[in-house]
Amino acid sequence: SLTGRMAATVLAPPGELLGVAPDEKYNVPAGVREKLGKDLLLNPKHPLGILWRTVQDYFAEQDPNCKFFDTEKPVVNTVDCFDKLRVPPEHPSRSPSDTYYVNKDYVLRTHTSAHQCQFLSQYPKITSFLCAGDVYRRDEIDASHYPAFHQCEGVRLFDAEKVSREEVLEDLKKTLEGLAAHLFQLKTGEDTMRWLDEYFPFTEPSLELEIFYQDDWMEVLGCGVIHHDVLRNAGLDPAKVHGWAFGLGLERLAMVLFGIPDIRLFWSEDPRFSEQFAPESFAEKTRFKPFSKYPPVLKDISMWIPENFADNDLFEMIRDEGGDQVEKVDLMDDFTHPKTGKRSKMFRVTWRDMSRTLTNEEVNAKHETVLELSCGSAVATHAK
Ligand code: FA5
Ligand code: MG
Repeated sequence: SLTGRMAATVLAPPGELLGVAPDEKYNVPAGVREKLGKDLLLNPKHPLGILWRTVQDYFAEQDPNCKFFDTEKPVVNTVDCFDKLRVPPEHPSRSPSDTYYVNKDYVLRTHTSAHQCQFLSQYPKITSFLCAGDVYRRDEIDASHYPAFHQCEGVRLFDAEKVSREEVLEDLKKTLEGLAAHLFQLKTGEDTMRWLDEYFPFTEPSLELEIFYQDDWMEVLGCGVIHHDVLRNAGLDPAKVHGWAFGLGLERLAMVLFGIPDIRLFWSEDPRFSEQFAPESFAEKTRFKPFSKYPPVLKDISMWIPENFADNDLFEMIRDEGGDQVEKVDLMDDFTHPKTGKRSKMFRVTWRDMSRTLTNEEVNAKHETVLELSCGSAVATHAK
């Protein structure tokens, strides 16, 4: 099958990953594995490090008891990442088509929520904390999605006898609106920021916040009032304490803050990127100056969809072959044959290098490899 073949060709031979031994469930491609340990958040000159510092300063000012964590390892067990958060065993977010597994019990954390119960039970006196780190997901490809990105988790607890759930929710919204105002001078009710209802198994009610950026609404965070079962899983008594939690995407906020147009830039080692930022960049309102734009090369892929095929399988194959030269993959056509029921899809891959013009010949070579890897189920067509 497409997936089986991929596993054989794309994946590096596994060695231990941060002390955890792989088994046959291992599905971390080399391109993702090499992101482990880059510690972008701990670099005070990197836009993500600058943003993380700024978020910490804001919370320290609001809440002197707030504790900060940013050195937890990204390999976590499925109990912390999913079970303690009420994510059911069959939930799609824990399937290997969405999540990187090291072995059947350990994953690359898919969100920083994996540390919620851990910190609450490890520090019984704690009332609020932020925890930031690198997280990993098999996901779609465009300017605001990347398989490795960074989240910041926030948790605050309240005395359940003194503060109602409604007041907890109000405090949550006020805190996050305050953060947005501090970072961007944005206010709700204007055309730049809006709240939407969401669902997470670990919060009730749940909300998400979107910011208008580059002509579109971009989701920047999810949040809500912590579910009773999650508090119990952390060793707390829901009759005595309750609280809120949020998880925000640091790249998305940094893109808005510094005017960074594409998520791939955060991993760039090109000095034309890194030398634009310094610890003072937040105070000085630094805006990213794009280096000259190089033209894209477009390639289309048409394929009959094999059984058990997930779009993410193809995306990862493309990302693995093309690395950061792949800017986006758009679904152009989705067709089901009326008689045979066979389904075909057409994807358009936009190739663009950040620092030079790609030639049609070099892109063709990579495109051919993707077509080969997909085991003959895909054929090239020409982008118009
Ligand atoms: C979560 O990950 C929840 N754990 C958030 C949460 C925490 C909810 C605590 C309630 C309580 P979600 O999957 O929506 O939610 O991701 C949160 C944010 O991460 C998104 O809003 C977005 O900003 C960012 N994000 C998600 N996927 C990607 C990606 N592939 N690339 C870059 N950023 C991403
Ligand atoms: Mg979301």
